[in-house]
Amino acid sequence: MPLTLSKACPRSLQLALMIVAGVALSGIAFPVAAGASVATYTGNYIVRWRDGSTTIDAAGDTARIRRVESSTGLGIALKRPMSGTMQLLAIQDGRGEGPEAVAKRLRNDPRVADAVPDRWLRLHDTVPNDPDFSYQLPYMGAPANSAGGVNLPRAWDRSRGASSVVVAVVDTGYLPHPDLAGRLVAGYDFITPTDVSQDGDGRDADPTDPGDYVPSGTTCPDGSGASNSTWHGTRVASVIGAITNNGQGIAGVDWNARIQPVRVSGRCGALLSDTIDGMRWAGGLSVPNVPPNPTPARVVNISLGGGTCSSFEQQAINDLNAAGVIVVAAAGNSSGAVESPADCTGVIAVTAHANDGENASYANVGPEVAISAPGGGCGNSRLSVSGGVATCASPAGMSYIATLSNSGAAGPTTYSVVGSQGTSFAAPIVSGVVSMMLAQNPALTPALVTTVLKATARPHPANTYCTTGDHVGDCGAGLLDADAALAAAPKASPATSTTQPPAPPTGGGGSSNGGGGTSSSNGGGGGAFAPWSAAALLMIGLAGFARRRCVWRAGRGVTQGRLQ
Ligand SMILES: [Ca+2]
Ligand SMILES: [Ca+2]
Repeated sequence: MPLTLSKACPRSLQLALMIVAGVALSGIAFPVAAGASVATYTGNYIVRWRDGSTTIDAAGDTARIRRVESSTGLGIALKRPMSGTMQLLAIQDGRGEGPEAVAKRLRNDPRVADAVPDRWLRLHDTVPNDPDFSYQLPYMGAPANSAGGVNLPRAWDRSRGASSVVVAVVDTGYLPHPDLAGRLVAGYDFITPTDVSQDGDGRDADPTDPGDYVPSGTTCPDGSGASNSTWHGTRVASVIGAITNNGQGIAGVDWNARIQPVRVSGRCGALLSDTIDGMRWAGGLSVPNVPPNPTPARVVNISLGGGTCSSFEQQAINDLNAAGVIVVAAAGNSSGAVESPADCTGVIAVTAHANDGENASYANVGPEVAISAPGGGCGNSRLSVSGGVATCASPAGMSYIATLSNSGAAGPTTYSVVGSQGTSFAAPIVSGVVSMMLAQNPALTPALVTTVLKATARPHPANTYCTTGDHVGDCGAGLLDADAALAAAPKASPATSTTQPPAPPTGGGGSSNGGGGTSSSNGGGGGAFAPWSAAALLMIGLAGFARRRCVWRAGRGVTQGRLQ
């Protein structure tokens, strides 16, 4: 099934995706399926003779071959000598037995010291069979092919995650997309106001996303008006944990971790109060009048926010870190400073780069950023705007992150796969790599995870936004490299296994940034803060290219609110 786009996506997106696909396909020589290894044979056999002969077509060889043919019933032709006193033989087997049985027959001949069927070997890259993975390769694949790639096929040879690790997605809830539903564990709906929840009630045990659309005639507290549902939580969750190697849809970063949907954002966004409770519950901390989380998350992904880190957000991060929980947050899409909670101390703050590795024009940056991950878009120096039309001069064109979504403008209708852009989709790539690190070693602390991610990041490409001018140091340690991170992270001791519960807390956790503090949060307009959805980037035309960066943003929500 090819990557299909929602009808809301502009034609330019479709064209861009075609370009992306072309780049992906041209960069891959031999896609191979992951999973159990099944040998592919050539019909040839490698043989070592007991007398050590390695000649070809010599009279002695020919005589020996005729005798072996007689005893084994095989048709044998010499092909070439090999190193190590071996010969390669082409063999015809009239009995129809398999290659291993034929080799055994050869070995039973007294003239044969050993015989092994020649077979195909394959690159130690794990490439899943999901049909849309070709669209994902420019950002998930090897940096040799695409500078922004996070090197996942190599990483998947080290780990594909563990089902014992839970990753919470604090977002708009979820839809049971057929390429995602099997990965989920029970979550919770933390939205208190019914006009935000749109599910008819307040908090409850069902985090299903009924849609965060804003109906016509409704004005949000931040002044924004009608909008379609974003299905943001489903899209973010799919980046981490779409069902992978199942022959449909997209691949997730982690093939086995379980995803916990924690619903905090609905119509007009999320309340800080609901979000703090949701984040804390996700990590196993108690929330009044809410049942304990039966499967606490080791990783909490939060792709929404706004304002600056308040004392209560910082306290939540501190308590989560102390419980061994790693918090990964998107820096935001306002082409400005890092927004809360990504600016809290102890959070792994993630900015976004395009497939060519340059920081995306929309992405927030600042000293709080720990690392950059692919988020689609266009590198800041590559974007130009003329007559209201944005052009991305990168050879790869505009970049997109493939995500699972739904075509419903209000409630859910048809499931889909759509291209998305934003730091919202960069953060879950980091979260998925972190969950694979935890699969290798559940005892890793937030601080250690942060240190390893930063230490193994690849440098930002030379002569791009993050390496020039006064931007140096604003984009984190570099570009995420999943393979390098999994290789460098300390492995579990023999006494530790991935099926064990999380390690006990070890203290204050990560210190990935110097932000945080106790400033009061403005929480976004009207006290709400909303997902950094890229939906608007996809669905609405272009507007506003001002400020210090070459900004490409949606018309809706740019100045009024947080829907970006
Ligand atoms: Ca509810
Ligand atoms: Ca899939």
